[in-house]
Amino acid sequence: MENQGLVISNLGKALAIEIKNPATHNDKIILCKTRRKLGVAVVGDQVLYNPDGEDEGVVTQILERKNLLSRPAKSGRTRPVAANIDQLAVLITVSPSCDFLLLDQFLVVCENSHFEPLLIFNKTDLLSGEESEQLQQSLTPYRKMGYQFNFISAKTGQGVTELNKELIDKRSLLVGQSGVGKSSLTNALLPEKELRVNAVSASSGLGRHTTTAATLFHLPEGGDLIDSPGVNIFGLAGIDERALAMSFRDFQPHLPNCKFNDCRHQRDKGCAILEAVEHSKIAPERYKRFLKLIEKLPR
Ligand SMILES: Nc1nc2c(ncn2[C@@H]2O[C@H](COP(=O)(O)OP(=O)(O)OP(=O)(O)O)[C@@H](O)[C@H]2O)c(=O)[nH]1
Ligand SMILES: [Mg+2]
Ligand SMILES: [Zn+2]
Repeated sequence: MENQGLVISNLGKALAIEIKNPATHNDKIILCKTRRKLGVAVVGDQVLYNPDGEDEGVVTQILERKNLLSRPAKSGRTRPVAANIDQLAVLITVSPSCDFLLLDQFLVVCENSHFEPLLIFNKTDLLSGEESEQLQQSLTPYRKMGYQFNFISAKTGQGVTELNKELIDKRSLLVGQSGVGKSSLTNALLPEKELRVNAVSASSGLGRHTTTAATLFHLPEGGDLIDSPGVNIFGLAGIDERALAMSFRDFQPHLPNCKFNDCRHQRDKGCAILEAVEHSKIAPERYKRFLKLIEKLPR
């Protein structure tokens, strides 16, 4: 007998899979083993499994994915992170201070895989007047590119209701540096989160401090939220130099004007990007980070 379920967490040794009971409309979480030859199943995957007793099973197939987000891993390989995502929700804040190189990586991934980025600035309660001003300045280039920021405080709840609207009926992956407040925001949006975390860790027998893996939660008003562990490098798997340049929104209008088709936008003659940087049409920091990201590209 084969059944279908949704992977809500990959716990390493096993997958936590949510299954629906059509009779009771109750969801149930079971633990499934998987086979190496199937490839790695990730949070957001739909899988088929063979039940083994009440609360366990064996995955037999990973169903076709709409998309798959991967991140660089050791020795030039990539590691899948999440599947079937609609939106990347990127958190930044003042403390820890914003890693703009990481932010740019997230934006590149969004642009390249046609995700909407939902940019969230958390911990507004920590902002002093002076910091606020500095911050607005550092965000200006992004605003000019058409990116908007949602200002919230997961602690005080400021802006959380408005943000909630952007999450309804979509599957969002929460990403950002460690400590920006991804789990705090998840908690703020999901009053029943604790229950679920406990359900997963209880069924895995791993105790309750082990949620180092990305975990999917259903939002009360529809849609899913995936809380993921903090990262300092992301995406760029499957992106080459050309795709990188095309994924910089501020580069896009200038790219067709480079003299040579294979322009690398570095020391090339007739490069429209270099010219735009010179004339402050592209922020110099963005251009510097473009060069840094070229170095990070997997080869
Ligand atoms: N002042 C303030 N502190 C916050 C806010 N949101 C989160 N924090 C604090 O920031 C710290 C980190 O929050 P987490 O939610 O654990 O951060 P995270 O992004 O999940 O971190 P990782 O799981 O390590 O990736 C905690 O001490 C939170 O209490 C906020 O809006 N204001
Ligand atoms: Mg967390
Ligand atoms: Zn160029």
